[in-house]
Formats: sequence, C-alpha cells, structure tokens
Amino acid sequence: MADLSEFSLEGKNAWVTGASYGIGFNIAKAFVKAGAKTVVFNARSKESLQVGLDNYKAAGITNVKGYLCDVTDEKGVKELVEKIHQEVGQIDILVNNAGIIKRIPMHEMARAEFQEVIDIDLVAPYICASAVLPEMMERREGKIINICSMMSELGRETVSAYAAAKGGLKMLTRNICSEYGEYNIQCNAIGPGYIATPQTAPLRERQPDGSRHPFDSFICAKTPAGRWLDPEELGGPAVFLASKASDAVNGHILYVDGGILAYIGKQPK
Ligand code: NAP
Ligand code: GCO
Repeated sequence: MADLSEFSLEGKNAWVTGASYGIGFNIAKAFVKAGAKTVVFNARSKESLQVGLDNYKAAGITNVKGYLCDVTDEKGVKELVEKIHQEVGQIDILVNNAGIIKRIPMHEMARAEFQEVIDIDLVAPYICASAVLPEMMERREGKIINICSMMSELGRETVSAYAAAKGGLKMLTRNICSEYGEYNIQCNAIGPGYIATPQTAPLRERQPDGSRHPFDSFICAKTPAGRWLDPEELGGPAVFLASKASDAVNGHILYVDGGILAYIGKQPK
C-alpha cells in the first residue's frame, strides 16, 4: 500500500508558468491543496497578472506570488528565477504550462506566426528549464513537468506549428530526463486531452443558429466519456508528477485525455 504522504507537496515551492487562469491556474491550485509552501506564477502582461492575482484571491489562496515575465524573454526569465530564489526560496517544481495556439492552414501561415508558436510552446520550456536546472542540480533534487498535448501524438488541420512544438516538447521532456536523471531530477509531461479553457473556447462556441460547434460534437464523439474535460481534472495527475510518489517516473508523457488516444471514436448516429 503506497504511503499517501508521498503524494504531499508539504514545504515545496512550485513555479507554474502562465498560470493566471486555465490549466496552469488549476494545477497551481491543486499544488496548494497538496500542501505546497508557495506557488509562483508569471504573466506576460499587467492585465493578465492582475487577473491571476484576483483568481488566486477568489480561490482563497494566499501563499502565491505573481510576477511579470514573458517566458520567451531569456534574460527576463533568468532574472525572475533569481528573484524567486531571493523572495521565495528554492524552486522544487517547475511546470512549463504557458502556451498559445494559432489555428491557421499551414500554407496560409506567415513564418512569424509559426515562429511565435514555436518560441512560446517549445523554446520557452527550454529557457525556463535551463534557468531552474543549475539550482536543482546543486541540490540533487527537482521536478520539471511540461504540458504537452494530444498534438504531441496526433496532427490535425490548421495546427501545424502547435503540433510541431508539442511534438518537440515531448522529446525535450525525454531528453531532460536522460540528461539530468543522474541528479535525481525527474522531467515528465502531462498531455491533456480537450479541456474547457479560454484556449479552446472558440471550438465550443454555439453556432449562429444556436447549434453546437461541429468541433464540440466531434471531440465528444472522440472521447469515451463523451465530454470535454475540466481543467481541475489535471490537478491530481500534476500533484502525482510533482511529488515523491513519482520519483521513479521519468521521461513519461502522462496523457490525461479521458481515453481519446485509445478510442477510434463513436459511430455517428
Ligand atoms: P489558456 O487558457 O490560453 O492559458 C494560457 C496561459 O499562458 C495564459 O495565461 C497566457 O497568458 C499564458 N501565456 C501565453 N504566452 C505566454 C508568454 N509568452 N509568457 C507568459 N505567459 C504566457 O490555455 P490553457 O488551455 O490553460 O493551456 C495551458 C497549456 O496547456 C498550454 O501549454 C496549452 O498548449 C496546453 N494544452 C491545453 C489543452 C486544452 O484543451 N485547453 C490541451 C492540451 C494542452 P495571456 O493571458 O497573456 O495570454
Ligand atoms: C485544437 C485544440 C487542441 C488542444 C489540445 C489538445 O485546436 O485542436 O486547441 O490543440 O488545445 O492541445 O490536446
């Protein structure tokens, strides 16, 4: 019988990037419930930072610190990590959550648009992980969790840059595992399925005639439970990968997709 205390994050500091709302916010909330000492989040705008601070306050979370930082800004990230070390302490857990998607047919996508997705969804996790690794290596302990996607395994129309980034993030996860496992640092990923957050809101919008968005119906047919997942449902898997309970798990992509990857899809009526 596993000792449940191994799932505790008691005394741990966690930095969840881009966690003002959505999946990151719910992961940070779950970390607090699991006993984290302090959760840190960053936002790339004052507006988003304030939204985050308001959301944590509304959730009754006081052991949280928010900072203004764009995860693609290498100098800014290094300065942020120094500031966290000074104001909060060691970073025990990093969650590379910040991410964007652009849904544009590839042949119509400008290079700058493609590059922006790659920079935020793939280069930034490298920047943030590289910034926290030296201190984790010194302490010979650390947890890095990258937020991958169904598009780490599957493609679909209009998301070429996103799929390329998330596919790359899967391999970056495995390479950090390979390169830093000897320092007792575990790097794993969560691959969420289709989660009801602002990022997927356009795919769930009611049509002008009041009918469901075709993609909404499509995803529910592709998910065994026949529903979109709630961002809160990522909290438990994230706590597991952030805790001692997963010390022997490394380089793993934990798909929290309700079974999408296992299912051919419901036959249309
Ligand atoms: P979301 O609602 O769009 O939230 C993304 C967050 O990342 C926002 O707070 C955003 O800040 C922040 N962000 C974006 N670029 C940033 C940057 N350069 N620097 C700092 N923060 C930045 O997305 P979500 O649905 O919660 O998704 C979170 C992560 O899960 C993403 O990596 C996404 O690819 C991944 N994911 C989502 C789903 C899903 O179905 N929702 C499924 C699989 C994977 P702003 O407010 O400034 O935009
Ligand atoms: C899309 C969606 C997906 C989800 C997620 C699936 O347009 O297909 O936005 O990409 O965000 O990544 O796991």
